[in-house]
Amino acid sequence: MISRRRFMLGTAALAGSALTPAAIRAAPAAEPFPELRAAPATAQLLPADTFGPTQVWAYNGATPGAPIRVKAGERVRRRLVNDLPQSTAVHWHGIRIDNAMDGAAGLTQDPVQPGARFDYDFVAPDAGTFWYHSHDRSWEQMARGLSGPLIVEEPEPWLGADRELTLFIDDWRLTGEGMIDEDSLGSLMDWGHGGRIGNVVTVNGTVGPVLPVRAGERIRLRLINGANARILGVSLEGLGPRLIAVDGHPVAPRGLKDDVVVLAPAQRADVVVDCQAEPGARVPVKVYADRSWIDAADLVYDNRAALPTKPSDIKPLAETMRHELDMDKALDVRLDMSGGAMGSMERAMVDGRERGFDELVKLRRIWAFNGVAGDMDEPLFRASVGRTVKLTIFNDTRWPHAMHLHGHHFKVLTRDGKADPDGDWRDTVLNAPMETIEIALEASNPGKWLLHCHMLEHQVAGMKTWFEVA
Ligand SMILES: [Cu+2]
Repeated sequence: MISRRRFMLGTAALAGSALTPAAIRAAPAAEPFPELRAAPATAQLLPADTFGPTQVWAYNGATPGAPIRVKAGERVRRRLVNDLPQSTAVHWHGIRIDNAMDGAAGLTQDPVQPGARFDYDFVAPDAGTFWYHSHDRSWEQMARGLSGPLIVEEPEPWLGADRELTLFIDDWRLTGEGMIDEDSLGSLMDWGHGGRIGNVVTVNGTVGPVLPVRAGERIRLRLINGANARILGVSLEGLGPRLIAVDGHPVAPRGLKDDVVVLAPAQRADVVVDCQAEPGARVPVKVYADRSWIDAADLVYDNRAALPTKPSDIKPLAETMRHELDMDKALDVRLDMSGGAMGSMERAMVDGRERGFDELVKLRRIWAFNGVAGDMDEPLFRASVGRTVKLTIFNDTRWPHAMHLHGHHFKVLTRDGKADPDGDWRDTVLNAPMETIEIALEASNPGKWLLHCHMLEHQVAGMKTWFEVA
């Protein structure tokens, strides 16, 4: 493996920074909920000895936003205040949430206009690693920094590690001046290919952070891929990683091929690692980016004597979400993906009318589900509460896609006709080019729910539909 520290993966043209300050509003009366203010801010993403702070959009001045922590079954209350120059909304990704609080602007709520506010108030029923992020123009707002961790703790503390550490991994496309590359926001080239891939990778909002550890420590890492479109490989070589949860959902502890966690955009993994180096050591955590491994963070061992060696077995997390799948009575739903660069899509429906490819390009709708490019008039399916739904998804494109269902978790049944060896429950799944996957869910949560690609440029360009549970 090549180990090299670099933070600029490429250079880009200088773009002017055109962040208009948001409207200043009169002070509100009572503030019943803690505020979550979305607003322009600055963040020292890059090493301070190279560039000054980057102008970003942030929650309460921070990107990623401060971790929100509750215990399973507790309520999350936040007053979103929009001090951005455009509308916004917050999605609480992976939470089996009350539909009205899901934050899917245009489907479950009206977008929150500049200067306006919205009170989010919901129960987080299941322990796990989740996150929150913008769900209005998310391809732009998340590229500018609007996301953060949402950690739901087990009701009874899990004692399988000495401590835990969240690594929120994101990528950014910055100019040669260290600013957000605004000129390429909305690039149709990105939309039709692999999405907006950044040239800088940050961990917890900074390039190459130092993470102090003690020799012998066992740590529960909560890994979150907050990138717009980048599929992350995270190498935990030398740390004996064992996977214990996927998308917040506990799994029987297991090792990882080549000690690498692969995370599609929006995915999370909880991994137990053992800090096995000597006091004083410095060990990189590497991320695979642009065909090479880069040092994304450094574990720096302090000089304290090593803690005693831990037992090799890992205590599993307690089961959280319960699901009943009745495959005999499952509703069969098929979803065929098409479009994108080098694809075979020749026409698709937009606004109830069939359009040829040239027109689709003009409309910036260049991906489709079942021949429909992002129209939201009709749901993909309707199901009653308790019904099992089997979704067969065929990726008839040249690009991988990260399918995400709102409000529900699902089980991966098969990939290209073969039983998925892990059969994990999850809320986001990576679907390889030309691959067919079968997933199953229990339609358990009433409401209208989005189903979309979490490569945000694909989502806006047509890879979006919804389903209704009644
Ligand atoms: Cu996609």
